[in-house]
Amino acid sequence: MNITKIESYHVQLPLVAPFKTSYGFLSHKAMDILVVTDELGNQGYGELVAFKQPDYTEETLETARLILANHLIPLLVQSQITHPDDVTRLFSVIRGNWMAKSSLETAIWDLYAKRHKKSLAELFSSQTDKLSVGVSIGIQKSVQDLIEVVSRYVAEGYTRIKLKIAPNQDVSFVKAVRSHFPDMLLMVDANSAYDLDSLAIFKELDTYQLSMIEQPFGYSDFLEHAELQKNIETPICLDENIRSVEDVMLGHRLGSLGAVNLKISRVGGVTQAQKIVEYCKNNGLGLWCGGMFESGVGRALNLAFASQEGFNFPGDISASTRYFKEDIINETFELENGRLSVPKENGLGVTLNKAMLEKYGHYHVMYVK
Ligand code: OSB
Ligand code: MG
Repeated sequence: MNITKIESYHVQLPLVAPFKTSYGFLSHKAMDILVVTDELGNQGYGELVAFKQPDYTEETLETARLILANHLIPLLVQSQITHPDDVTRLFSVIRGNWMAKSSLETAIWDLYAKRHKKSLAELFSSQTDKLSVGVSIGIQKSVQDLIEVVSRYVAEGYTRIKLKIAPNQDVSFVKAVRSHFPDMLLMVDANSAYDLDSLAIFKELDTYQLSMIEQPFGYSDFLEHAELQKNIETPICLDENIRSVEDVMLGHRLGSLGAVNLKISRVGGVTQAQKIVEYCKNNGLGLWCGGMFESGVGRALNLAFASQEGFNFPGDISASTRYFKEDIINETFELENGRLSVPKENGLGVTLNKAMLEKYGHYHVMYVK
């Protein structure tokens, strides 16, 4: 394929409710939407999901834009690409910068699918057109507030609840939610807020039938997570630690994890993410699709990707209205009996809403042939 143009929109969408994690408060989600055009006029969309702050990972929107403009785009447009896997190989000379790589690689997947008149779901050997999904709930001011929020999502039909926790906002919250919802699939995500000194907290959390405990310790703490896993029954799920299939293998061999939160963007794109799916499938690991408060572009990709064999637990892929009042695509993702539909049209199966891009975004040309 021949790339003739790369454009981007720098978008910022207000969240319907501010989201608090151990990293801080988020009231808006910024993202860049890349539009890659080929010689036939097809357009592939990719979402750059990095945050403004380098807290969840090292990258920020600004560092990713620099890497795209100065390194990834020049590499891509000089090369002959026939399949999206070629992009991963091409980008392998650049270290890290997974989200920057993923934004462009996923746009090429969309473009490739459209050139071949196939949906991404088809390319990913999708097993279902409806996906059971979960919701990730930020830290609330009080136990009472949390119960109200959880009750609302349960009434909407979500089949799995994930609670964000942080020191002193953990056991009491989990205890209350578990006693209100004895049978709910429930898990927690600490976003690296603890260390091994908090072993007693995790031994207590271990008594609430949680499906898993996500990322209790630091983002390179494989050994510490393994030590914790020896002391608790609840599987540990790693998020921030996992940047590649090698990280999954390391965590698995060391006993640091029983499950993986897989975000395509955090591992450099679809081709890398696929290796993790295969590894988890072959080794009986828990696997589910994480979220980055994506716009509809990233959400469509996550739905298509997570509908393949190997994913065995509801992901953080919620309905459009859980995140934003208005989105930058024309379609909406609505919950029906706790499930979202996997897009069927060619490529990602969503179209950009130009009015919304104008309202919430700024247009940039990154490359013209
Ligand atoms: O740790 O999974 C996380 C959001 C932002 C950054 C990190 C995380 C999250 C979420 C929400 O948990 C995922 C979503 O619903 O998009
Ligand atoms: Mg997480």
